[in-house]
This record gives sequence, C-alpha cells and structure tokens, in this order.
Amino acid sequence: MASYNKLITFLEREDVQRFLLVAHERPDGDTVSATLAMARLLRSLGKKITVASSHGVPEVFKYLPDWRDAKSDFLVGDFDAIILIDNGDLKRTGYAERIIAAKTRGIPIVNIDHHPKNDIWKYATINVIDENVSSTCEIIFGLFKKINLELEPEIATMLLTGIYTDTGGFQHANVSAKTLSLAAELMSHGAKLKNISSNISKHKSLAMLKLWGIALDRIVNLTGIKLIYSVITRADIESVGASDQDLAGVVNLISTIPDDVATLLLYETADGKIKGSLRTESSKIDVARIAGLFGGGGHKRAAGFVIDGRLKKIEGGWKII
Ligand SMILES: [Mn+2]
Repeated sequence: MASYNKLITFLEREDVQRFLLVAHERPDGDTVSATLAMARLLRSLGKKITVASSHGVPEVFKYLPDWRDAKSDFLVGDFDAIILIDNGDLKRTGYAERIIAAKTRGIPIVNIDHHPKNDIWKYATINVIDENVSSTCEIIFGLFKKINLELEPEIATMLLTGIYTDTGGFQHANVSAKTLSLAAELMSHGAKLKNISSNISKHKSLAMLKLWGIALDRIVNLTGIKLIYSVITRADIESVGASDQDLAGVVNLISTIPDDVATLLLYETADGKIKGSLRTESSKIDVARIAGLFGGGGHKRAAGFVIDGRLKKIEGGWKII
C-alpha cells in the first residue's frame, strides 16, 4: 500500500498553489484519466492546475470530461510543484530536460505511479508508488478517499477508465478482488462502465482495422524462442491513413494466442526510432525483463522499449537495420 500522508500534507500546504500535472508520452487511458482526476482533486482543494501531455489526448479518450485541458507546452518556472502521474520513468514524461531543470531550480517533484521499474524517485521529493495495484487510477482513488473528497460521477468515470484500460477491460492478470470491488464502488458513485467499454473496446476506425490487418498478416512465429512478432512500418501507417495511436491494441489482440509465448509488435515511429510493445499471457514469462534487454521496462505481462533503427523485410521475417 502506498503511503499517502506525506503527499496529502504537501498538497494541503498554503505556499504550494500552482501545480503542473504530467501524463506520460503516447498516453494511455490510465495516465490520462489519473491526471484529469488528480486535476479535479487539486482544484477542489483550491489549487491552480495545468495539465501537460506531450502527445495530447488520443481520440479514443475524448469522451472524458476535461480532456481539452491538456496542453503540450509550459514553463516550469510557472509552478510551485510538478506531479508526474503513471510515467514509469523520466524519459517517458516527454519532458525529461524540463523536469531536470525544475529540480535544479528547487521545484518539488511528486511521483505517483504503479510501474515497478521507475527511475523518477531519484528526482522526486515525494513518491507514492504501489506496484500491487492495477493502475495509477487506483492510487488516485485512494487519495480521494483519504482526503475525504466527494467523488462526482465524472471523476468516477475517469478513475474507472484507467482501471478498465490498464486491465484490458478486466481481462489481465492484474485484476484482483480488490480491483473489482473498487470498480463496483466507482460504479456506485456513477461511473459509466458501458460508456467506457463502448468508447474503448468498440471504437475502431477503418484506418485502424486496415493497419491491424497488415500487422496480423505479417505475424512471424519464432517457435525456438517462444516469440510471436509482427511489424508495422511508417509506410504502412501512411498507406492506410492511420496514426500511431491506431496501433494500440493490436499487440493485445496478437497475445490472445493461448500458448506460453511472448508477443512483440515492432513499429517505426515518426522520429526515426522503433518502438517495441511486448505482451504475454504466460505466468512463466516476464516481458519486462525482455524489454529491459533493450533499455525499456514495464510490467511482467506488458512492457515496451524504444531503439534506434528501421525495419527491413528479409526472407521469412524482418530485421532491424
Ligand atoms: Mn498505468
């Protein structure tokens, strides 16, 4: 269980008024929702809030109230404190240099997260990290309870969105009895599960489906190392008029293969790198360790990394050049 007391004392300080809240790059439902819910929490304490997301808010989360509040630019000097939410590591904030600059200027940095491999504690003055929860939204929900703030239906929907997306719609192994009881509690506060699931699980654009078709068609099964992988190039993304965000989910779909394997999707990013997303449904495999070999990280069953290079088709598969 994360320790909240130090954080709550800090949030209630009179001399700390202007907060910058940072979601991680290529934001998922958990970081977006946890950040927006945290913004609501701090506003109800009378604080001034700026929400930052280096890659904006993906289309799929635009049913969340307040998503328009997310900005991609800010000056660290404008804030009394910075809160990094669900970021995993400093690089993933998308603003590593600015955050280091803020630390140099003595601006307190708070780290709220559930990722096991987290280097932000080196920069943060307050850490609230709980690896045993499904999502950062669970931690934010805990904060609402500890401070005894009213949980409005919109906030409940935000928090349930983070739990829903980080558990793959309550399907991953990180779903505990507690996760479900928290979800039930959020629904009793007015969270709209049906709205969340239809926005997230059922919204697929034509471009997304075409891109998934390419990825599924290219699946390579490396039985020797128990790895199933596929690739998406920049040209693929452009040819169907898709965006990087349309790839979210395809690796989860590939990982529905019920074998003891790891699944990997490699795709070329717009800035000349290759991003790898790893998943496994097997309890015998730890994909965070595989991601670690490439300088990445994440969870046992879902992890990722970014490397330099481009993808090239070869006989029977693909290679990184
Ligand atoms: Mn998360």
